[in-house]
Amino acid sequence: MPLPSLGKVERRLLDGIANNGAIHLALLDPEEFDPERASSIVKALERAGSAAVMLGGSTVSMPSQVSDLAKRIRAESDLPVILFPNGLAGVVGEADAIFFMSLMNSTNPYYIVGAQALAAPLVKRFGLEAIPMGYIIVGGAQTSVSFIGQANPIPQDKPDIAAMYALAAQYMGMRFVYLEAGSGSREPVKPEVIRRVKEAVDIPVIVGGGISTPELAQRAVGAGADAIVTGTAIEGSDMGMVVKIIGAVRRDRGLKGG
Ligand code: 1GP
Repeated sequence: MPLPSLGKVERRLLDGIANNGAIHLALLDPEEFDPERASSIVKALERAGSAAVMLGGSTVSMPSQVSDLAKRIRAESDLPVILFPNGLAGVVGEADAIFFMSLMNSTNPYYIVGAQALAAPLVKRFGLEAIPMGYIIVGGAQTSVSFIGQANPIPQDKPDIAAMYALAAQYMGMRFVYLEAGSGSREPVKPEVIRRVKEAVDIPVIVGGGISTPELAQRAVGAGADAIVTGTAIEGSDMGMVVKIIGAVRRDRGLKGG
């Protein structure tokens, strides 16, 4: 049986990483953005060179909020819209793709495979491009994702444990791994954790949570991040800062040497 070929969105992300060294992914929480407000922001993100828009949030409960926002973004820009679901409520048909993710270090099997089983038929019916991703929560900050996802977060001073989980994700067939410090975290994923994970795996490493300045973005890219996610910085609507962060991500990742 021939292997399924990569979907359009995944190919675009991989090409972006290959061409720019690293990419920026913009996270919009449908509970924070009404379509009106999102439309000018998305145009600015596209101009600045963001690679895609992720839609999701830990407490999303109304699918209509997600679909309204997805529709608007697709009407206003060419950026791919990728669902970043907290559960079934985050799975809608109006997006291009879905990060089909497992919260690897949850203590509750629902977040590892249960929600995914319930969502899988929907993903198929909607024809969403599924991009398998291992999602790993790092650090001691009390964040919504850690609480809701019942995670056993990996301590920042145990980079080898993060690397083990990331490698397990790769061997389980995930094609991306996401190191998450939690939205608004005051302690973004430390460079040593990113470095150790990057050394361990061959799949792209996405890093997010608390990346609020170009310096923090550059630090993460320098340590090996292939993609940087920012959400809170965009919510704050300081688009000048967001544009600088996107610029910092897209610059050649000199520190990493490759
Ligand atoms: C949360 O990693 C993302 O899932 C983004 O975090 O909101 O802190 O940018 P911030």
